[in-house]
Amino acid sequence: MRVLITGFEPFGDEAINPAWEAVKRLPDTVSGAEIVKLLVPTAFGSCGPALERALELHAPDAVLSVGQAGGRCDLSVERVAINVADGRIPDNEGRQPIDEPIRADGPAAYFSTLPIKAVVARVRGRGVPASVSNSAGTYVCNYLMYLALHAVARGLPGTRPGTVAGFVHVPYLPSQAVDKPATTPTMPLETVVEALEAAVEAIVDTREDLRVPEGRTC
Ligand code: PCA
Repeated sequence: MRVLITGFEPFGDEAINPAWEAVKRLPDTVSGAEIVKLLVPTAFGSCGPALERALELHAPDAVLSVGQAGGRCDLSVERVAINVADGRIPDNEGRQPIDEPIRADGPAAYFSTLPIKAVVARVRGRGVPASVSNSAGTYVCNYLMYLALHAVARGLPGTRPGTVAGFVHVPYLPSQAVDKPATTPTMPLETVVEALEAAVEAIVDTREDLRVPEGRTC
């Protein structure tokens, strides 16, 4: 099995992105699966082509994309990507779409095809807080998750019907919080790495997702 793991470049006012910092520290093999790592630009225009090139080159069995979600306090396993781009800030190429569809001919949303509940359970089993998130936002992370699932749905080169894809958001690293309010949640880098490793294990080992409640009222 081959797993493509993507991590974003820093964006906004940040000098680092914990997603890429953690992805690049992952081992090259997890649970017997080969890990391929890809740094992705935080830009609406170029993240999709970067992903599609990697799909074609590596033909992975699973795609796990990772992004920073400043303000979140745990590993957020995204359930859904929606067909809208609405940038709070311009991306790294200066583009700031407002209420634009990602793909005009695409569905309103795609659900993650990763075993999201098994991932949450495995990460918690390592002593790291994790939860199912029902919104990946409307910025570049949601955009890339949507495009990965769209690529599989449309049978783009390097995909097959059984290719699974999804997204996890990670908190700020402690070093990113020194200039932020004292209540800003953070997670140490080695903990993020541990959580991602556990997530990959769950993706590799799980045939059928757990049927356990992870719903929310808000
Ligand atoms: N986080 C942003 C984009 C890149 C990243 O790491 C997001 O949540 O959309």
